[in-house]
Amino acid sequence: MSARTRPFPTDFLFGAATAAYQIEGAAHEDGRTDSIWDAFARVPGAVINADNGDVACDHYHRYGDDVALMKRMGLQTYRFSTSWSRVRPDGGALNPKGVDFYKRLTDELLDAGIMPWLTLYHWDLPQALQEKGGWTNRDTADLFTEYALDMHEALGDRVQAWTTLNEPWCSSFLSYTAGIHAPGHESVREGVLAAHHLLLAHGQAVRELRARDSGLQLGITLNLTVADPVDPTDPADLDAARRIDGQFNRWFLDPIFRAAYPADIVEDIRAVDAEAIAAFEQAVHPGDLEAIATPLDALGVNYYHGEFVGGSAPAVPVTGGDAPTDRPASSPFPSHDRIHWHDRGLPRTTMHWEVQPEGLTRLLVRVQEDYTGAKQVPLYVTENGAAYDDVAVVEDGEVRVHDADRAEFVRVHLGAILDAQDAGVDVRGYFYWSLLDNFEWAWGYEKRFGIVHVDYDTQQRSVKDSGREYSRIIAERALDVPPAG
Ligand code: GBH
Repeated sequence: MSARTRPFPTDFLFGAATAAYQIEGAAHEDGRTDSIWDAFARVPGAVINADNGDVACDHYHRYGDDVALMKRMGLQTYRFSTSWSRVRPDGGALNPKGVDFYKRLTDELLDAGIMPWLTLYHWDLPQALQEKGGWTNRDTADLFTEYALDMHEALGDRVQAWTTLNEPWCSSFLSYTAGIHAPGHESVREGVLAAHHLLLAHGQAVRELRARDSGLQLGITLNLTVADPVDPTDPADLDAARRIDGQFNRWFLDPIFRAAYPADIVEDIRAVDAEAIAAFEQAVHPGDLEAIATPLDALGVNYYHGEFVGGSAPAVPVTGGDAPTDRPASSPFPSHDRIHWHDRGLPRTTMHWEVQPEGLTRLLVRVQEDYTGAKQVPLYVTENGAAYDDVAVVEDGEVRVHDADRAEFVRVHLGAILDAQDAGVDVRGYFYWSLLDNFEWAWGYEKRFGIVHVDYDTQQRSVKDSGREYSRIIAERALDVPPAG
């Protein structure tokens, strides 16, 4: 009797994801200039252990080997980002050497039969533009559009899947309001302005790219979550969950799919910072929302964990979040009064994020029901992954990481995607975050998310057990169903 398996649809894409600043290194090579992350990493206390991306995984020099590794692992697609300050140093004129790196990388991928999935912005704004206000300055949106068109000019003949932004919530509220990410500002006003200009940049770029080339797959990737109230009958708990959903999810989904900002959240923020909302309302020009709502071909969903919140403080405070413990930071949520995180007893990763695969199913169902379904926009899970305390051991001369926890994390989230498909959701791919251990932003190299282990002294790559398990699933295009009982 053969074990039961759950197959994936034949066109379902399996991949892995990375981002430029987190893996490339070569920070000062071939004309690249500083991004806001190079500058932020020099601020004392901003990044744990004073780590930075100067070398990272040295992928800039090792991309050939890395692509060969992806091929051996059986990946069908690879999601990477391009570095704006490599391609247009200081945000200005094109740097042919910088562009050439991405040409070589995509050619290598195509030769290996791996579909390139290109993200134009994964948080690394040229520092020269930050000095002019960064994303709080409307001009940045226009410069982003120029950069997008440059990239299309260079790579439009070989890259079909284009993503404008990765997680604009992080590039706005985590960066300009919480101060946890570059540029490290703590202002509600800057957060709402940045979010609007990021969305505008996205919409303008999609519009212009579409006008140039109707054959592209254009999309955006959002970090989305499910916010569950501790007690669904308690109005204060429900209100906390509403505000988390509104600030993480609806603040971005509503303008993109409905050409409007969520009125309840606008009023919540006005109540805590009227000046910020006044500036925001002035920043939203006639026509902006129409641009932001330009139709898309794909929505990328990054899902890591759920949110379990209430209106009253838990007896034991829950640790977690994106801030390394030794640096005080503001809340990324402008309206955070009486939002408290509770613990529902789920297992947690070393980021202290709860492992809640069932939340991914509900999230995908909800996003399709409320947003993408009517427009027939397919979903892709463009990131999902976990940091664990890996132990590298040498066995028979080979470096091994027996990360059973991460392998299980991958299996249960792939299962959650199959559950969403069973519920009728059009979800067409999965990218594990991340291919490689890498520079985990404010956490430096302390947190490892890879299915491939990186030895930062030797730059040696070793596929972890989770990577082997993922390869096996990709080869079988199915999940084993655990025996009942
Ligand atoms: C991704 O973001 C990034 O795209 C990637 O670059 C990064 O390496 C990877 O995750 C791993 O961190 O404010 O306490 O509610 C993940 C972003 C993480 C955003 C958790 C929301 C909520 C923490 N998300 N976060 S809290």
